[in-house]
Amino acid sequence: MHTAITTPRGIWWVRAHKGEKVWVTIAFAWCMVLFAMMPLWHFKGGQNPAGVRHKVTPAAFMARVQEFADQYKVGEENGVPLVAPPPGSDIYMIGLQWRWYPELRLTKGATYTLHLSAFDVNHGFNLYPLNINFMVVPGYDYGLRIVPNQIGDYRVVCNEFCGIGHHVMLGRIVVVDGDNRAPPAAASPAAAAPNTGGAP
Ligand SMILES: [Cu+2]
Repeated sequence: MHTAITTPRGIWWVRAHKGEKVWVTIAFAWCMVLFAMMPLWHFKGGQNPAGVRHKVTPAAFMARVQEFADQYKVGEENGVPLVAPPPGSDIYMIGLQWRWYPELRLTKGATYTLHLSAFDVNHGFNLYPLNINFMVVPGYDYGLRIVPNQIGDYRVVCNEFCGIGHHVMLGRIVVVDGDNRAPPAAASPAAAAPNTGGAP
């Protein structure tokens, strides 16, 4: 019969086989490598945001965003200002439940410092359809050096679940060639002409 105090029958006291020792040693050595990589990645890994980071209260950041939006506003869409900041400047966008604010119109090839933050909860900045991602956390101002290199009309999607309105949280960044403060060119007559191509 087996109890906890009598020695079970078996060969568990036999010394480990050489192969087992080798594998345990390899596994232990690999654990040590991964353990060392954790702090190394923290300091050297490419996942750390480039550019400046500093703490800011959400209210102070929001005030700065509003000041920026008022200063360079060139239009408005559904109550959200469209802002065209000068090339080389510091530009701002904040994620809040549930919108990205404000909309930006930038010049292709110009350098900007894009300050991103969140007002209430974590949000995920995702530039669609380019798939550029950056998580924004309330209380931190991330100044990202950016150079828009393709013209286009992009959407900013939130890819961090942030509540009941998460799926409608959309922003907009437009990249134009040349002066971003100039009004968008009117559609050319050719483009505006009705399609007479003979389609049924
Ligand atoms: Cu969200």
